[in-house]
Amino acid sequence: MIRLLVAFAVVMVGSATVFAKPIHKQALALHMGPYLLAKVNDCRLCHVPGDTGPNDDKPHNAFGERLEEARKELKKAGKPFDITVRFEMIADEDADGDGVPNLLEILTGHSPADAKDKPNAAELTAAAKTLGKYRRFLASYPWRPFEPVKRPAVPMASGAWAENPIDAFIAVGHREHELVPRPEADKRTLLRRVSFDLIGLPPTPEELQVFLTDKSPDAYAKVVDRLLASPRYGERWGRHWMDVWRYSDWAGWTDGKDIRDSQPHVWRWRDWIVESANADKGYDRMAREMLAGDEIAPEDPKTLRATGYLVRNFKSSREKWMTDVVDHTFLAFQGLTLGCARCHDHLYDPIKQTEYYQVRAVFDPHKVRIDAVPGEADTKKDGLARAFDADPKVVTYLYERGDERNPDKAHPLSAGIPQSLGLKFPDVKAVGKSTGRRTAFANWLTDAKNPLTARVAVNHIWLRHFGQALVPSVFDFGKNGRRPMQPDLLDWLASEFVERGWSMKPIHKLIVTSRTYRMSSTPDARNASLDRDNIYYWRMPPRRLEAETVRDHVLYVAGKLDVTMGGPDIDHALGLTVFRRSMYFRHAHEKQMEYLKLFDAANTSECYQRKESIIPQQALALANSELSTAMAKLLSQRIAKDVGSDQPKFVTAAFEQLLGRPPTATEAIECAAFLSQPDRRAGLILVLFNHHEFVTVR
Ligand SMILES: [Ca+2]
Repeated sequence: MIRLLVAFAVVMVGSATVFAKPIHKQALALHMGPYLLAKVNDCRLCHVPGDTGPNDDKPHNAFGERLEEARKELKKAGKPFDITVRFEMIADEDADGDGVPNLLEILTGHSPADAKDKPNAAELTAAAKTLGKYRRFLASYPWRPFEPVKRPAVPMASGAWAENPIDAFIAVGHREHELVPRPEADKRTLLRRVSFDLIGLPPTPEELQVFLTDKSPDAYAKVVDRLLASPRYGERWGRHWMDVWRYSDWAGWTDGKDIRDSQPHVWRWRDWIVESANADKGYDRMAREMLAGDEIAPEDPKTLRATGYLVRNFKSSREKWMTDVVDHTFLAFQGLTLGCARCHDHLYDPIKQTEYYQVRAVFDPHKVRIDAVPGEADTKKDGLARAFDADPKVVTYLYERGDERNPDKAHPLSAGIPQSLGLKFPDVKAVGKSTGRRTAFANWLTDAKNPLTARVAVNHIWLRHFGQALVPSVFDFGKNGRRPMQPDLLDWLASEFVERGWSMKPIHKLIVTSRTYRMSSTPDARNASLDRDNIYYWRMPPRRLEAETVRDHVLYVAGKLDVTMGGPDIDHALGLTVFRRSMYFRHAHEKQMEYLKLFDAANTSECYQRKESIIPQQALALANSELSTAMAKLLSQRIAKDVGSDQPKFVTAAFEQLLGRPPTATEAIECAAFLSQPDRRAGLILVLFNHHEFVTVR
């Protein structure tokens, strides 16, 4: 929905005053990257308000007219005449005759078509430096997401900062933008960060002591290995992938509202995700099993669980169901808004409407059903929700303007994929009663030469380690998305991922052991003045814990988290009294634990990236909920076992447990005063639950 709104907003802003071809506006924005300032990234850069001219274009201003002339000149000379070529061709000209070249006007945020609007002397001085950076930006590693990944060379490291290839790529940005990377985080902060990151839980005080006293050079690497080997890892990262793959439990029937996403017993797919992550099954294998597990291993119930990915999209409306399967498969695995091509050829990316329906033909034959499981004949009570090809003879037609009432019956379509992605659709071979189309599609998707699959996957992994992605538009790697500022790093990671057999654990290890990851998150005014948004990673961005992690954290510190794994979804109304990990509770539209919703739990319809809101109800949940009160009491009793009646020791232990650090001198004094009243220990714990550091990873 947000995606659609953004697309509409682009058009609406344009049409209210001036209209430029969106494709040109987007191409220019991609070409110039951060050097196209927001105030000139506007249709008015090239157009004036007025009646629509030929090609639905509004009339051009002086700069736009020169761009048009350049088109004719280049065309006549038989040369390429893309908007970016024309733009660079007239960069040093002065369209409005105010004495400042076009490019310098644009780089300083002024109009190249308005002589009354030009940079002052100070701006021009600064622009000389910007111009150099812009030229180097244009000459740097290109972002070509539709071409196969070519492994970029790791930059030569200068200085001792870079320790692994990730750092070498990041160090280039530091040098170019004169940023000084923050020093390494202290051991406490680092251990807390990496524990939450890899297993979704903080270190225990014992684990902290072991790490603080381990002076061996591989102390940190040992911690990383321990965390990656923990079964909690599969739950933590499984939950991340459940966001991307839109996990939803069966919500049942809501009277009259027709809530039919998913199917009963789909939790077996959730368990398959967790097990696969823990076993470090290749991402390619995971994708193939989710899309075509019933064709790859028709007799293996363990593999059939994976097709819960398809089951999840089930809706009573066949049209909506098929649309969701096609659109979200491309958003999740290819970072492409293929859905735009349902009604017409894609506006921005090279995808034809016919190709959209060829992808649909891959999925048209399938339906979902529930198989009986051993020991339970009644599939209402238990069963295996799975996909299968029910109708191998189904014929797929293009719908005129996306309207299912107008199928183009003259042209039946075979299964296929967008040609612009450069690979052939593999031969389709039937498997038993199944068409084999989904297997062919999955093989295409996970071909090492598929330009997008590995790039999109490592971008999702990076996002969850750093809280910001390399390609900020995680579901749109196309022309309407936003380009990465480290395309070489992204490509190197994608190539490394495939070379390591699509295995995720080595990529996690590479990332979390990098110096980039180990940096402190502390602010720095000078760096911030040069790179306010930390685009070039001069520090680790601090982050709020995700919803599940907040709740798990509260239970864990009180010693009450029940780490039983898997099984049927637990009633979401029991979240405050059943102490299993949060990911095992019912998660469906209209059936989500309130506590988790408050902390921005995944939207079941679409959640390629979580949002981070701050609302007063979060504080109330942490301070007043039944869960917090009960856990505060338990934790206070737990600490008392170790420290007896010693109040300063109690305060220190509480801080260590909840915030991962001892209290400051001021905090110690304030807490001592607070505890001078009787029976306030649990109250102090509650206060610390509410401390912003309790829900923050630094
Ligand atoms: Ca001007």
